[in-house]
Amino acid sequence: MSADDLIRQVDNLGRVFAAEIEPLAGEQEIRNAQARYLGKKGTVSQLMKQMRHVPAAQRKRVGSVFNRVKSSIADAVAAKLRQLEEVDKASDLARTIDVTLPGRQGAIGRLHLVTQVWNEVVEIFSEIGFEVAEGPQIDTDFHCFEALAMPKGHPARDMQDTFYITDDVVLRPHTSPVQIRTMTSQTPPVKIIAPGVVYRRDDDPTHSPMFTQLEGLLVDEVVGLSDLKGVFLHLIRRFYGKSLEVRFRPSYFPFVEPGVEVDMQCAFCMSGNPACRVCKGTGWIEISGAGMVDPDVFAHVDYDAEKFTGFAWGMGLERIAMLRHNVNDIKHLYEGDVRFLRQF
Ligand code: FA5
Repeated sequence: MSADDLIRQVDNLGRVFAAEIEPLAGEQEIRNAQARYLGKKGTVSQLMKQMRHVPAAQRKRVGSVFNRVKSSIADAVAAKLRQLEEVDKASDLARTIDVTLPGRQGAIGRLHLVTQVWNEVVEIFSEIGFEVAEGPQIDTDFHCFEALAMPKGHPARDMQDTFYITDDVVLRPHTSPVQIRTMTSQTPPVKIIAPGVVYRRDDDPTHSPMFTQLEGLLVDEVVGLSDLKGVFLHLIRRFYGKSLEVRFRPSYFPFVEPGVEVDMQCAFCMSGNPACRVCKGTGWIEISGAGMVDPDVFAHVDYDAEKFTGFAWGMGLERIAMLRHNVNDIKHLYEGDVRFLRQF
């Protein structure tokens, strides 16, 4: 092939390329076209192989035409891409944005039902002067049992199926050890609540291996069960939004004497309707264990039982949450299913 033929062909390639990219409207298509011409196996490179047939004296002239055509292709690509960019920018500017449209809502978490109830109940008791006390979830046998009038081997220890870590260290099975920790660190009067997580070997629709209790303790010079009743009437009126009756049933806990179970009037049927699934027709629902602090407990914490009396109670927070929100299985509270949890 003569030098002039080659120059004609290369020039022609430049024109064909210009016509080819003219209608293209996508960056990728333009870059593909560029590669078809200027790539290693592209049309221009193929044509360059013909240079070896061109007489040496002519090569410089032909080479400069190749260079001109190559840079004209590169320039055409750059110009075309700039043009696309301008079109994009113009269409962005032309787009009208309704700035009054509401923004996209991100998913917002919320407090777990038990935490909500915990906070609410703490607030309700603080309205009548109770302060929050705390104790460790891993506690000693002394605080959980011994000082609560349950020496080693006492049959009442079976009332709570306890997880033992060693012979003297347990996962606390109730919040009552906080009574002992409070009384050993402060003198009367004492007026505390102790909400906290506790553990037992329990597992059924109303019992969970990990659950929360709220302990209460009031010690002063003249304290009686009637004061305890007033405290529960306040709690129930505020928590359930209704003035419901409270009654005490005799019961046994080694660290109180007398010991009682606190029942509240059924908030669902109010009257003991035989068809009521919540109170099973009795008209009453058990919400807490309670009683007057046993002098034996006072002896362990060096309180003068002649001078001071006190009452204590311990209630399950899941239980009162389940009663208020009609939840029939405690597992719903701990399975972490957001379809259930987001209802509260
Ligand atoms: C006690 O734990 C006593 N410490 C309460 C007490 C304190 C009595 C102070 C007197 C003076 P009891 O084992 O009954 O008592 O538990 C109290 C409440 O915890 C129960 O009424 C129940 O609502 C809740 N509860 C007990 N076991 C579980 C469990 N496994 N899952 C969920 N809630 C439970």
